[in-house]
Amino acid sequence: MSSTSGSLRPSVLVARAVFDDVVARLAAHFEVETNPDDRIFSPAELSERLRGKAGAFITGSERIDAPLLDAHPQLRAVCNMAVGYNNIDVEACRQRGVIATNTPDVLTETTADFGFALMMAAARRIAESEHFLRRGEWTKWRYDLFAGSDVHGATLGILGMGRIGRGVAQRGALGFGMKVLYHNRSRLDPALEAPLGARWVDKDTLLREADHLVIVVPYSPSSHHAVGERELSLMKPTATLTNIARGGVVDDAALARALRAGRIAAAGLDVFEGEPAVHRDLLTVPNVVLTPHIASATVATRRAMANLAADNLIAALGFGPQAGRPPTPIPAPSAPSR
Ligand code: 8YV
Repeated sequence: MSSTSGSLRPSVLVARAVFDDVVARLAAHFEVETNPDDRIFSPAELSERLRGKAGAFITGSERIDAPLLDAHPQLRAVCNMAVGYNNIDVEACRQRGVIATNTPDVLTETTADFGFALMMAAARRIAESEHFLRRGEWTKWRYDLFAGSDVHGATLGILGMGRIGRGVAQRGALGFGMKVLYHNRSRLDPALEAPLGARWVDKDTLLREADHLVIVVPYSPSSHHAVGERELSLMKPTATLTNIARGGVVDDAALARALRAGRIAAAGLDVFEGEPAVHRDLLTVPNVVLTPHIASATVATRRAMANLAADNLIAALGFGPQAGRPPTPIPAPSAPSR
């Protein structure tokens, strides 16, 4: 489908491949240009594709910044199929009256499940031992074969206690009897802390005391390399680190060095600096589980995210039952996210 010049219906760009029925929902209101080959557009090509578009359905791979917005004064809405929105200059959108939306809530539990699974895989050395078995190296039982660290009863450290962080904490506290420590810009309401037995601590205390550190803090210039050489050096040599937030929050080169030197025990990573490229040292250290940014990837959740992004686009451009009131606009900068 491509835009029809002279049509009275607004035109929108769906920048990446997505469920056909979600595209069909958009096509009920708009002239829709899709990207059937699912290519990642260069900034120049994205700009070219946005020509004449009133709205865009985007993912984390499309960057929306001030020069792009200035080149497209007709653009009225950018709707991210992601809860994270570090790909969008939200302030530039606000200044130009462009509505920016994300997809919170619908992925919280799925992403928390995955974070917990990745943390358990790192702690119990699941990927590392599986590779060993597949290589045909399993010749005998040994008392210490892939002995890892316990998850139940251990101290869970959450960096970034938004919705997903709380979901991970809930799994740890209620399902595995873990002690929950967290660090966040601001302390949670005690009513949210109490059922989890969660305690706010400063970042260095979190790093020192966590047996399993799970990172769920949104990426921003202030969270760039929030965990680097110094922070890793504070962690226990038996600790694991799991990153389901964004690449760039962890210094991947420093992490690879720490893993190789045994300065921490293991890591689970779903996100990487410069992904889909992965730091070559991470590819060769054994004690890390690597997954290709799939924490929200269940069919049901990806469908929910796509439909919510479509609901946002339809409403933002003045159509549907919520015309003018997109369900999940990106919150003002001071509000908590994720
Ligand atoms: C998305 C994510 O799938 O929601 C997020 O912030 O990281 C993932 O769930 C990814 O960003 C693609 O848009």
